[in-house]
Amino acid sequence: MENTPRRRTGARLLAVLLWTFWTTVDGQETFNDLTGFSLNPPYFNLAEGSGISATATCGEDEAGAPRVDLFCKLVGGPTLGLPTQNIQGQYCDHCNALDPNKAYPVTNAIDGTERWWQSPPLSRGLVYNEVNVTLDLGQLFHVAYVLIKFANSPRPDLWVLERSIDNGRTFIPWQYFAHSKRECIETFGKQPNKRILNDDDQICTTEYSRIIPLENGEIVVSLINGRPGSKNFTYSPVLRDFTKATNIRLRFLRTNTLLGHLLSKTQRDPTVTRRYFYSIKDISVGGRCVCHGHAQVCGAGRSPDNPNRLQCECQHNTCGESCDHCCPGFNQKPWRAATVDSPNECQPCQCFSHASDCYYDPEVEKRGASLDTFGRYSGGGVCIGCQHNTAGINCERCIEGYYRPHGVPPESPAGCIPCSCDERITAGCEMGSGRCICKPQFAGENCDRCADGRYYYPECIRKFMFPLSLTHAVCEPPACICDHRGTVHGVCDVYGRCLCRRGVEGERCDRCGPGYHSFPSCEGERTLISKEIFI
Ligand SMILES: [Ca+2]
Repeated sequence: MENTPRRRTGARLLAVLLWTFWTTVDGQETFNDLTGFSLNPPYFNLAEGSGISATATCGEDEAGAPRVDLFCKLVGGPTLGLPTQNIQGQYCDHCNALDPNKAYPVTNAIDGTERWWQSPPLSRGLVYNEVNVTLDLGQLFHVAYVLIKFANSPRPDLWVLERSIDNGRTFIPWQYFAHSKRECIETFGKQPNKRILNDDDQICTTEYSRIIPLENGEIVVSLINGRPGSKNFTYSPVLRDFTKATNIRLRFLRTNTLLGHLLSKTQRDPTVTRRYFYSIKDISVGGRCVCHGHAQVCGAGRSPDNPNRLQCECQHNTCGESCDHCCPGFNQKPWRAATVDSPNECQPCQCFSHASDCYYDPEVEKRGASLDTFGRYSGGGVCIGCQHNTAGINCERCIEGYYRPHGVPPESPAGCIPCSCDERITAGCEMGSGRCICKPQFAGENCDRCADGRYYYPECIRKFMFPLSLTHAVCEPPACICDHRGTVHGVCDVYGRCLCRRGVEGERCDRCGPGYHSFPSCEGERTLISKEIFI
């Protein structure tokens, strides 16, 4: 299960196959006739860098310890290997993991040599009809095809090619293989050899389960060719998803036999069943990194934790191992995969050089509240962490208590300067002029009085608050509506009555008392000391 360094060379056959499956063009052009604006890294054989495991292997016991298993060729003389025994006319040999010449480890299936993997013969137990071989690709890839070359046994009779997209936790079928049409229906619930109508159809095919050839048979499973989206991969999210895999599993269910599976008696006869097993000489998996059309190159050595891990070299202002999100500061528009018609580049946010990151907010785009770098209200980028005392969706304004004088450009790092206002009574100052803005409870040129309807400068509360002990359960406290010009600090007494200042009278303290004139100044000759009106 150990990952080996990935090899890109030495697979000439693969290169030819790939060319027929998917033509890719390397180069620096941003547009070409084949892939349009969508960029794609080249295909290679994913199996070479994969981990591989089998649930059972000839010459190994359940725990992986060496043992000796006798197996025989299905028919005829020796064509593969050198069988050492002739038992009742059968050419036979044995497996033993201890002996390098008799070992058939599953790593042989991806080693690029003529050696092969072999499963235990059914003489060891009929349970070995069911054997899984699993490739761990190590990360998510797009898989275009799987090519399996068998060795000294026929192709399997009944099996399922499966994939995982969650690193092997769960598997889903890619394609079913059965000997007969009836088995497609009865075992897998699939119509046999059906025409592919949808990009994610899981078909059942009978063409690869014939017993001929007895040895060195091949199976090619194309996961793109023949599907509706194959000509338009960039526009088919279903096909893009259908080809994704982190793991590939060959779930073998029944070996191919010379009608043996029809005769239950022969299934118990070891001279028959030791001829039934699986063998794989080579598995090739044509695939490429998932880069969403945003990278032409996908290479190793960019992840310090795992130098074998491949990462897309993202373009179009995209970031991430698979270019699956926009880079910091490029979220003016939502991320999209590239298509033939458009690179769907991530757009920079307009933060006037006061922030390095932003996020996309569809609500902001709907309101048309975000400025892009072309000066248009287009997109929904919201700057994160505006610096230099700036704030706002585009860091376009100054934080409270600061203003940018007229004529200073919005991207100036020292553009926002402190207001010259009393912070206790003002809420910053106006952009441009720097004029102080009164907090809502204050009014006047210098915010030196209460706003209308407010009392007790400088508290300037909305109305007089009655002590709780004096409010009777049934009574709402009366409104304190007074003419502030005639009252003592705009005050009411505990009963809600206005407390007029000297020389003023009336329920609302809105007229001069006897002997006084000219409200609100209420000048008079008499001098009255009415300290009692002060609380
Ligand atoms: Ca091999």
